Amino acid sequence: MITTKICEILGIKYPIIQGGMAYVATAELAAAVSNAGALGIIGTGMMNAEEVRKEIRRTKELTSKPFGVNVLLLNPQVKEIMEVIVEEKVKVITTGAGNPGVYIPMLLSAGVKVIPVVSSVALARRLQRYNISAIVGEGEEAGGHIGDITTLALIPQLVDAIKIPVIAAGGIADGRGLVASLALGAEGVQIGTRFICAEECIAHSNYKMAIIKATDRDTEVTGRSIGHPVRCIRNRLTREFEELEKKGASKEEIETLGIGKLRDAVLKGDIEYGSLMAGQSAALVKKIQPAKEIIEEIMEEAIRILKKLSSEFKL
Ligand code: TUI
Repeated sequence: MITTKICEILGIKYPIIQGGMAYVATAELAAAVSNAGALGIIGTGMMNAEEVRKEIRRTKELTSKPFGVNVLLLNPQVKEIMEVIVEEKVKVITTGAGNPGVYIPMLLSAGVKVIPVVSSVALARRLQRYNISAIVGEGEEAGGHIGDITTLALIPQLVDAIKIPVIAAGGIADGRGLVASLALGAEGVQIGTRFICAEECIAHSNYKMAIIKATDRDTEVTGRSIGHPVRCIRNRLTREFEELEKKGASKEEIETLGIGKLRDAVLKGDIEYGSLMAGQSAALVKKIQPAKEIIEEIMEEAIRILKKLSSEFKL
């Protein structure tokens, strides 16, 4: 059994948390992940506060295990969403694409655990001043909105810089990624892309198949020129982004191209012109499986590797 501080803090069996992916991580996925012994997370993306409340209530109907909510700090209703989270007595939140500092005191005093997702040591240091439970360090291998440091370099730097538990994210899809993360000093992993291919995930089957078909170099980062790097599977949309950026288009023009495209990919299955956010680990995802099978496979593989390593070397 691989039990870490994260398991104790969150009341979960396995040191795995699911990425809070907008449109993708609905009540169905979050509940399936939580029921399997990891931490399921609702991705609230651009939902309004009442939609968030509905999704939380739906999740409560599907699981009695702990689950979390991811808050996208780019959402104009962040404040109202935080209030709903307190009212609905959500146990834990993760945050993305910004600094959650101003909301932390109010969440902590209401008993909500806070786990910010960061892509740099500087922000982790700043957030450590609050009484947060852990931090997710997300490397640039991840899908969606990313930073610019690799997971392999970022995690040990975070572990050295802060005293609270670090959860590794970006490029992790199997037991090898979990063991590697533990070796880097992390107390657990956050996995996104592989869970898009969970049976319980509502993402369109075209999106799931695009991930399954992807090979090592099939994702691409667009939006670096406007300070909003986003990793997606390459298609007509990423090529159009690339052209706009090359010819020095304005920030507005580039941002406008992205509007509604994630929704088109996830819900309509538009793999040609939708935003197929996925990490570099897409190439490691081989099939659609129940969330429970994904989690158990990862844990079994991790234990096999740890046993093999400890028997192989004279230490
Ligand atoms: O949040 C994510 N990944 C996401 S959010 C998202 S929704 C979206 N994004 C763009 C277009 C349309 C929809 C898709 N993927 N990951 C967590 C994460 N947060 N990674 C990096 C960061 C981050 C980056 C900068 C956190 C803080 C930060 O700096 C904030 C500051 O003020 O210092």
